[in-house]
Amino acid sequence: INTLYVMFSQELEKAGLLNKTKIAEGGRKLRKSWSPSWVVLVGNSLVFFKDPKSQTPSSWRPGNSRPESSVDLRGAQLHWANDLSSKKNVFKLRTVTGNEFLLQSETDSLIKEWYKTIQNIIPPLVLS
Ligand code: I3S
Repeated sequence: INTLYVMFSQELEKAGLLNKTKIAEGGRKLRKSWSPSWVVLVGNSLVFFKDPKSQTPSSWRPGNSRPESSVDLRGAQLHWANDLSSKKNVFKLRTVTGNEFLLQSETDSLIKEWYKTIQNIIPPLVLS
């Protein structure tokens, strides 16, 4: 419900196919498992969808599929991380809760665009 609310109420900034693996959960290291994922940047969140075959950019609509997971970008850190993989064009996203993701694309221009867009959108963490 939160995710759907976010998707209907916030502006869609960017969407596309990237390779993704989660490498840490709450600061605890996880075993890498790369898979293609539709990544949607909307409001303060990065939302991941499975099954790229049924998720082409033109058919993607907020209501017609369930997100696999989503990441709250508030206070998140973004770094190029080519040292963490043998793949090229890899960056690491770390959330304030200690979840870490690697995102990758074979296309240089595409990954640079994603990096720039996420970097510019990460809102400062406001402690209440
Ligand atoms: O950092 P690692 O451990 O070398 O990452 C590789 C492994 O996770 C490997 O899986 P298995 O060890 O479970 O077979 C993946 O298939 C590789 O893709 C990982 O390395 P890259 O360099 O692709 O991130």
